[in-house]
Amino acid sequence: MKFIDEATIVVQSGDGGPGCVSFRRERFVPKGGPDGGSGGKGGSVILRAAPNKRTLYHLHFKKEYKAANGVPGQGRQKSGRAGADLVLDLPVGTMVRDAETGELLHDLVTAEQTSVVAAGGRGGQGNTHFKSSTHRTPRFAQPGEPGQRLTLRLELKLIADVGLIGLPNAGKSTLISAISSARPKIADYPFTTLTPNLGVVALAGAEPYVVADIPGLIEGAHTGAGLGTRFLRHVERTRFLVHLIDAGALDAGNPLQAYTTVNRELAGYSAALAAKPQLVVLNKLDITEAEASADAFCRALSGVEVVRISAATGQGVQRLTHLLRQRLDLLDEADDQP
Ligand SMILES: Nc1nc2c(ncn2[C@@H]2O[C@H](COP(=O)(O)OP(=O)(O)OP(=O)(O)O)[C@@H](O)[C@H]2O)c(=O)[nH]1
Ligand SMILES: [Mg+2]
Repeated sequence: MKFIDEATIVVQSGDGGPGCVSFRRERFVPKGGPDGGSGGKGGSVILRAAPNKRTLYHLHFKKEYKAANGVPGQGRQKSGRAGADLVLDLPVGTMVRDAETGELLHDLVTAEQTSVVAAGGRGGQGNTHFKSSTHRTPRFAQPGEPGQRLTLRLELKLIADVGLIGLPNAGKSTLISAISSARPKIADYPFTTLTPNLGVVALAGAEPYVVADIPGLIEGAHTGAGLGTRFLRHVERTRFLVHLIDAGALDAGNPLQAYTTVNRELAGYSAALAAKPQLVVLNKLDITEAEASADAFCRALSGVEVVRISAATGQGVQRLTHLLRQRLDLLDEADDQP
């Protein structure tokens, strides 16, 4: 079971620019004094807890992050420009360790929190700085201070964005296997899944999100039947629920019964969870009878948005992953409104 998202990266802050050795040259001034400017400071590597990042996925494509060097000082007392900082966005909840010592360097716990993980080197002072009454022509300047290079081990405890709920055998584990690299056990008996599984759904050109597959709920779960509702706490902090229903199951109750049973158990567990937005997804549409039973379900619950898929054949699954991303984006936008 993988609840941790990990990445190892190398960060390097910029070197300070060297100070300059230079002397004033003007007509009629035979011995102009020193006028070498100082080098600019190197850029720092700054970590930022970005609320729109949910996983460390974006770091898997690039391993090295380097801030710019400071610009060398110049004659006529011109200081070099400072190197630009490099700001690296990480999800809230990322723990940052020194990969060599294991020491915890930063813990990004609140949104927008920033911390400097590698400070830029100081710029060297130009020779102007070293002039004194006894030393009028210093022919030296300070070199810039080198930047720091660090290997970081990043760890994020995944928090699911989307919770998968439903009766046992609805196909929750099959669905998470189809949309993420999670590989929970799948079998045609109830309570195959005994502990929650998290999967990261990676879409081309979009921010990945995390889905949680939890053990199935049955009638009486909130009073302890089956595995009870104790795993529901794993979906309490998700932003919405996918209510997965087996549209091919005619024996274990029709889809409508499944829908009401699960919702009743949710409400029995917590009002907050029952009020969480749900997307109803009818599964196993590859089974012959499923289409007709899905139609009946939609007639009975007109006004409820229903998505039809087959987790086994993949029919409608890609569309669902994009739909979930869109919903999360809408919720993000709603959060951003004052
Ligand atoms: N025909 C068909 N069978 C499916 C589909 N999705 C899942 N199944 C089958 O349904 C059975 C249950 O699937 P699981 O993914 O284990 O169901 P679950 O909801 O995780 O079940 P629990 O872990 O017991 O709560 C397995 O035999 C799957 O192969 C589908 O789209 N079509
Ligand atoms: Mg399962």
